[in-house]
Amino acid sequence: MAEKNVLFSGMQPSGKPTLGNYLGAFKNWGTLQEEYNCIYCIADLHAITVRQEPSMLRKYTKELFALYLAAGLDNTKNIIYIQSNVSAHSELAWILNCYTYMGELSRMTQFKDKSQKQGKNIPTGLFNYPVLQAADILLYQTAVVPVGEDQRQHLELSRDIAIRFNNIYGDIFKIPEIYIPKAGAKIMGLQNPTKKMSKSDTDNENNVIYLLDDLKVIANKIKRSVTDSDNQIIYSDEKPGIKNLLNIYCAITNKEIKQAEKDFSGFGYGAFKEAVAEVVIEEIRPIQENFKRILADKEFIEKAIKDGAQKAECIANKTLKKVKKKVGFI
Ligand code: ATP
Ligand code: LTN
Repeated sequence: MAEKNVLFSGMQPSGKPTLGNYLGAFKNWGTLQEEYNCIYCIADLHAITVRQEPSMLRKYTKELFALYLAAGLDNTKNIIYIQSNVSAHSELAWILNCYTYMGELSRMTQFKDKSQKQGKNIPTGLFNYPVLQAADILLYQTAVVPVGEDQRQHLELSRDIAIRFNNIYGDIFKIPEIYIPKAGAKIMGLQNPTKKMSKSDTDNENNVIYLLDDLKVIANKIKRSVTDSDNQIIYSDEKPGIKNLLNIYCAITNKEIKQAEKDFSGFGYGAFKEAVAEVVIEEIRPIQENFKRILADKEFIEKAIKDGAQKAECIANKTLKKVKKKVGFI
């Protein structure tokens, strides 16, 4: 039987995971796990590019591990691991830094956004962040990387770095393809639907649906979400609040937007919001139940973390060894 291609993706344990993370990222990872050899990383090295409280970082890392499993990712068929457990990431990131240009990194919109929030002292890690991401992907000879729309630019840079390296040293890295879901690729804030819903945005709790929020709180946040006043359920850039709720609804139900518009024609916003809340809650309820059960089993989690790291290391070290040889290290 032909060896399956590798799918790789990751998420930072930089806060409480959101509905945006789920719909833009790991909901889709689960649907692809039969087709690919999947490797899912918890990107804690990425998370420290902005200051983290150590005890919270540990908590979020463990919780994200449990949440991946709770959302249906299978660590017996695939690899789930914590990035800092595999030192090859840091080593390859350094090497790739030497093949990446300041100009390229300066153009990254995530860097521009995040550095603005840092005041005068911007950590260089924030600038180099996409190089570490390229290392993550390239270490595993990845064929496809499913991510939300906000990561497109980083993925394009990963491809450019890989092509540049291969042009100098031969076929070392597989060139990864980007996979962005049709629905759910960019879930916006509920209070500010012109800005992406983000787990590190802690200014206004009502703006963000956290996957581990109490289900009643989720219903209330959706009820109170900002919309316009013309009471028509139409998918339009002029109606960012309604557009966002339709995106959420369709990403969960797999319905086409056109169909949802038809189904809700004649509904008022109140009834529409209730329908959205209902599908969100029914999607999240089983994940929360699984999450509680998995997190309570400390021994299981600890063993799963160790196993994941061992399996990931074994693959990553093979690529790293080739790279070191090619660049001339003894
Ligand atoms: P941070 O706020 O710390 O930057 P984040 O919430 O943006 O975190 P990441 O850990 O950077 O999340 O991203 C994990 C995955 O979730 C990525 O694939 C990213 O594209 C996706 N993602 C994040 N936010 C959204 C969103 N609002 N809509 C769709 N996908 C998203
Ligand atoms: N930067 C990503 C998280 C991430 C990632 C990766 C995604 C780190 N390494 C490798 C895909 C592939 C983000 O979503 N902010």
